[in-house]
Amino acid sequence: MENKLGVFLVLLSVTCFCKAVNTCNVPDTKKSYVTSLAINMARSVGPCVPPDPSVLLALNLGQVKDPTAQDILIDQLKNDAVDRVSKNASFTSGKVALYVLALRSSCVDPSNISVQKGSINLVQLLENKTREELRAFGNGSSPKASVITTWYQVGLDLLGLCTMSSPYTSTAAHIVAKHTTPEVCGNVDTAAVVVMGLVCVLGMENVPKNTLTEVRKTLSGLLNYILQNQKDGLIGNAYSTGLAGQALMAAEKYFSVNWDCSVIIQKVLDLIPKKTFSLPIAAAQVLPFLWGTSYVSVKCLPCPENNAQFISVEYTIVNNIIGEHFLYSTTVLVKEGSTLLQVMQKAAELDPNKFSFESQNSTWGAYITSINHLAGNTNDKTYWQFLRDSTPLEVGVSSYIPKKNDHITAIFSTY
Ligand code: B12
Repeated sequence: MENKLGVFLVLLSVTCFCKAVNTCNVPDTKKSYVTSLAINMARSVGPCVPPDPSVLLALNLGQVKDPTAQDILIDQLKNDAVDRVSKNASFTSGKVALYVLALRSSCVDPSNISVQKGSINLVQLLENKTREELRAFGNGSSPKASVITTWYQVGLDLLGLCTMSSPYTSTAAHIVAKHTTPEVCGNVDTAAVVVMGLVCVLGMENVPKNTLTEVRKTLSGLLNYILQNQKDGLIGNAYSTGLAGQALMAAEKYFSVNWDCSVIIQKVLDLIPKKTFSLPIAAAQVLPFLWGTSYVSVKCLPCPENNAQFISVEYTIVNNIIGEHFLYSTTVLVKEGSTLLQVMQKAAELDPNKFSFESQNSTWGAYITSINHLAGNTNDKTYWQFLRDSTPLEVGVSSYIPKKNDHITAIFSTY
């Protein structure tokens, strides 16, 4: 679209979508404004305060770390998500998407949320909820506005799916790109969130060509709309400017966007001492922009393998029944969340002469047929029994997840 503002959008060739593009920065003299905004936001976190995923997201994207606040939020979000699902309480698609983004930004796998009360797969939940949101658009049928919550939430859904590389992303992106005009978005905040979802899709592999074409076309229109809403150093109003700035920064990796970022940063900085962003949610939406990043970057946040906690498990095998009796013990280190089967594999790897074993797959998982070349036998009614301390396990070795310092014994037994 040729327009009066001289907005010039050109698709740039991009090899790495995570690489930041140099835009503008907060001047050194004003960096303390941003830091104090972040510190105040983090202070809003507490064990008795309902958790806000946007706050965790901002803390993880930013340069101000608050490990205590981050840990509290992770714990609260995980418990709250499991609670909402188990109690069938309200959990809109956009909210699920924000939980997914926030937990992923903390390197917590949203597809495997496990707390004492239960476990859930938030990515699958997001896929289902987004399908439900977009159901009316399925077979080329005409959209019914009342079916979706808001396009803002659908934008978050797309961003969440794309961040987790969900296989449903391309389909969702195609529908979103086809239907989100600036008029449909209706405000800068919504256009900005949809832009971030679509920009994320441009960085994905295996997106069909026709979807990418549609995505680029829609992005062009939405970016122009956002740029046209610049006034007095803001984009939309004070509360949409952070999201709009994030969206433009993210889009700059693919498009040449003609905007004066430093004027906008300056205006936002001027508003900080006026307490414009004193609500944690307002700070959380504007901070990533001030830090020169966006929600699209969550996908690129590194989660080093060695971040995973290792636990030690003691594993003993005993035969006091047949042939040469034996008792061997070993202690192995495995990643937290590993199954007992993985503990046994590790033990066998380290000392194959003693801890080798064989198993058969069954509908209940792996059934251990022999350990240290000693096999259970139906005629003798012998089998390998598994105990934690002296208590028999209630599940098989491929289901049991040992805890830190567990002592597991496999004892050759009769039944
Ligand atoms: C969609 C939306 C709405 C929809 C919500 C409908 C719906 N069923 O979802 C409607 C049009 C009803 C709405 C109304 C208002 N909104 Co509104 N809204 C948004 C928007 C674009 C997205 C919110 C969202 O979906 N978040 C994602 C979901 C997953 O998170 P959520 O926590 O569940 O979101 C809920 C709340 O945000 C709530 N909500 C929406 N707006 C507001 C405003 C206030 C003051 C409160 C307390 C709650 C609230 O509705 C959401 C859905 O349940 C935001 C933009 C933004 N930057 O956040 C503005 C935004 C939050 N709204 C804003 C405002 C000002 C209002 C109104 C006060 C406008 C008015 N003059 O009447 C009214 C609320 C009046 C009231 N009854 O109390 C401002 C808040 C600024 C501020 N500092 O307080 C924002 C930031 C827009 C902006 N850039 O100015 N809004």
